[in-house]
Amino acid sequence: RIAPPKAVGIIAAALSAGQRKSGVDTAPIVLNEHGLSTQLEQLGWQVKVNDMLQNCEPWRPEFDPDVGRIKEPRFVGAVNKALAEEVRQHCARGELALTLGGDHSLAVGTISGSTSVYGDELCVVWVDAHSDINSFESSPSGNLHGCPLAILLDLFSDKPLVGFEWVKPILKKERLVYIGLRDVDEGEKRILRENNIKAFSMYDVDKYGIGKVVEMALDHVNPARTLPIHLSFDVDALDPTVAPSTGTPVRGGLTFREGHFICEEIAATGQLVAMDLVEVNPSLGDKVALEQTVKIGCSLVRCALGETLL
Ligand code: B3U
Ligand code: MN
Ligand code: MN
Repeated sequence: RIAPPKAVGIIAAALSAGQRKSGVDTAPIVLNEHGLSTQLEQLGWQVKVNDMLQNCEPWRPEFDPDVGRIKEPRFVGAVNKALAEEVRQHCARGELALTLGGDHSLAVGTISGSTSVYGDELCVVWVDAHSDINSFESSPSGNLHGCPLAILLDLFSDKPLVGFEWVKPILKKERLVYIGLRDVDEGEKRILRENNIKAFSMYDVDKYGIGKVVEMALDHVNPARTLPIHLSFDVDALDPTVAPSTGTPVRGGLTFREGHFICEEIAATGQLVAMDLVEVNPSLGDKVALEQTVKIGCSLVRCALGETLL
């Protein structure tokens, strides 16, 4: 049997304005220097590297004052709009859109791109220590990497945030599920409850084990395993002992195997159409920490793209 051709577009998204620590914008280059694209070719993927957003400076407006507490909304909005178009083009060609961040605010763009092709059938599996669903009113920090899901689900405020007027609310809240949560703000807990959004926290991982948790998560968003999946993987979902070079580490996270198991189980569905790998920050931690984090980032992507399937 000849395997169907499979192609992946690797989008380097050097966006760091969704949070306050520099360095997260250099991750796509560091991940590729570590050989990620070659590794995916060795797995049989045709790799297309997209460096349109390797440098986001051309999208930076001259004037970008805070809106309420929200920082750099015009810049983050403009980069995301461009990113959505890149992801859309890869998905429309039948390629898997792999976006290397950058901070997690970029998921506004990546999920806008994937839903523009796959519509409201698209399922999002959000792997993170944080729920990233703060609204205009609830965001404690004003950092947009804590807000992408509120923007995508149109929970952000009465009127769209400056810079994000272009976002279409296609993603359905029934099609979103979280794994790995352990640092959720009070306002976010209310939003999750009021909107009935399914979340599996580290408590659930301890209680049921990762195998059962991933099964329950996929049963919720994708019961017949026939719908397209967008995996948005924040490396801070992993325990800081496993992935230390990240901006907002939180103790008590996923083990090396638990993180990989999520990717493997999603690979096994054969429905992965887009993946984000975000919040790797090569400027944080020593050389050993960096090496460890970059290595695990590459291996999570390889697993999601089928490396360990027999
Ligand atoms: N929930 C907090 C902190 C946070 C969110 N995402 C990360 N940190 N990485 C906030 O700022 O919204
Ligand atoms: Mn995140
Ligand atoms: Mn996070």
